[in-house]
Amino acid sequence: MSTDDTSKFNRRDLIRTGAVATVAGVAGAATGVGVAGFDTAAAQTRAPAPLPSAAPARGPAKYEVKPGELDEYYVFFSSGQTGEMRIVGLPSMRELMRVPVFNRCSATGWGQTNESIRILTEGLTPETKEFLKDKGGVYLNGDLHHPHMSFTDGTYDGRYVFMNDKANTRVARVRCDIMKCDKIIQLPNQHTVHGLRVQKYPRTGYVFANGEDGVPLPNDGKVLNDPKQYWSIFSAIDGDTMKVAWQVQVDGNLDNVDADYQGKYAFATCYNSEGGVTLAEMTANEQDWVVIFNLKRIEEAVQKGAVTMMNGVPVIDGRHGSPYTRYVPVSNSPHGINTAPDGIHVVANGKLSPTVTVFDVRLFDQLFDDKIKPRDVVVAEPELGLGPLHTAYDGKGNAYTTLFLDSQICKWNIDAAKRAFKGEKVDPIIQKLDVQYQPGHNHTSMGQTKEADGKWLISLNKFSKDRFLNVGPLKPENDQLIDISGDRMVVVHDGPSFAEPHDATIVHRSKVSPLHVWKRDDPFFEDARKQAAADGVKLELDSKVVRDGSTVRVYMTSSAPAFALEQFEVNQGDHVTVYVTNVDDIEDLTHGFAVVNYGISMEVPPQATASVSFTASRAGVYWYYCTWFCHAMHMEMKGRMLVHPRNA
Ligand code: K7E
Ligand code: CUA
Repeated sequence: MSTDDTSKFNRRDLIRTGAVATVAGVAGAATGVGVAGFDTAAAQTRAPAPLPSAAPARGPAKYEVKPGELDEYYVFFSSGQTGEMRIVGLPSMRELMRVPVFNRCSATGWGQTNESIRILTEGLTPETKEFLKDKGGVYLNGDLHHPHMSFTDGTYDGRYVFMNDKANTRVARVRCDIMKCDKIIQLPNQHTVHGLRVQKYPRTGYVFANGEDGVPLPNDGKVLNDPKQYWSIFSAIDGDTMKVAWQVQVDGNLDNVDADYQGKYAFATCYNSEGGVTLAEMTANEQDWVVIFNLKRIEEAVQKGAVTMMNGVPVIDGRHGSPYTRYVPVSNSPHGINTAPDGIHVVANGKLSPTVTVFDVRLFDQLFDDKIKPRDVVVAEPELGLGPLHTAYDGKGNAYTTLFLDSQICKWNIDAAKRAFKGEKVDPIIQKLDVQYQPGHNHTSMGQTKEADGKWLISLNKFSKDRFLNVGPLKPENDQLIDISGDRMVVVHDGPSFAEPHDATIVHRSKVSPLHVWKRDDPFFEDARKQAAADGVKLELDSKVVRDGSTVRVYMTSSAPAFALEQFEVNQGDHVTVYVTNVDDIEDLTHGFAVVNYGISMEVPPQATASVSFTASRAGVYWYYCTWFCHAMHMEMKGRMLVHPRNA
């Protein structure tokens, strides 16, 4: 693949795209503001185009979010190898928040506070706990690809966002009331989680997690270089309890996954049906497959105990010939798989094949009853272009597929593709739009729900090359906002982002209502509450030092611009835990707590308690200070930790 092919697409082409769109009904030039948002001069030289009467009048103000105005959508962004989840506003594409999940965070203390360490460690497998013992107890990296919100009845319900860690085989959950991660589990028996999606109906329910790489079962070193004994595992996690409900052993590997709108099936792409361990082996066959999981049959088998228990999890044999799965052949190395909002169609994206394969989920019952053959569930297979990776939908019967190699989004019509598949002379392709450059995922507003609204598309491009000021050899990615509300797609915004958005979920703001300040009884700091109660301390009232041998617990409240304790004393070698409770209840009045030269820093938002434990191994005077600029006297919001030397 050559990425150089696309470098000929420059800003000029974007302007031309804009001009075409103007003719198609976008009144970009009429207001004197470029369609692309930053080409005002170019737009001004263009004569205002008359609006075709059939087209609705739409202008750039639609995507411009003025100062003080709020966005219409939340976008929950993956951050790839950064390991955090990001929240972006759409259509402004402003980054609103970073939510640490699998990473360490200097600002919030994620990975350092007791509250976050509990979440980062409690769900690890016993082997990993052992492995991390002399490494600080927590993984420092993660590779977060797929953030997906929980559903109720086919649409987002604002409870949770679930996400995977490809690097360390974990699944995490972010609570949408506080926008903090509250659970992380590591999947036993499985090696990596790549694809992750959730059950759409009747609710989530299951979180489906694809084990991409095959390994021996168990992976204890007894089998090594014998790939015939490597297996991939498909996991269903209970999203409420964050426990693995069951796993399925499959043939081949598992890449991406999605679920139906009926609550009956999940399905995953496999690009390595060969079971190969080298590039040549993995791409050897002309065809790979999509594997379909029959949820009801699997649940019945688990109930009956027709399973093998492995590391505390029921594992079902779903290899060829089992009643639990069906394998549908598709062209070599499919990647993304996406269910359409019509609740009927599912598109598997070809990657190495220029085609996408369309399934009709209504035929899956017959397939599992062996009344039809696997390929009979295929109702269309349009050829779209080079490198189809992922498909999004507008809820009006159209699909938008990223073409990685062609650096394009292909808009096509599902019904036309079905008619063409039956032999009718009809071209399903409506438009191909250049994007800059090499798109992976793309996403439409509410497009992964039955409430797809067909307004916006974002293209998460893997290369930005010349689109931004040069920042050195490591470049940002480029997230492009595309208006799809008219007949033609129009790029309206370029947004750089740090490594590496794979996936995103666009949720209308009416679905989400986060708290403004914490609730004092939040389970997030339940451990602190329990310890305080045992010490006879009221977290929001008392500030004092409790000593228990060489274990010291320091309780203090914070209220702008002061910590309730201006100093506290400990002995060198003491095991110290500091609990800070922010008693301010004013929106956005966050404090922080850092101890100089002790490598300690954490956020303490309004009404929250945060705690950190450390050994006071250095004697002397150590100032602690508030890290969040909270008040005119923020600089004075500080105190001293006096550490008595051991032999004094
Ligand atoms: Cu296509 Cu990890 Cu969803 Cu990247 S995956 S692009
Ligand atoms: Cu509290 Cu700055």
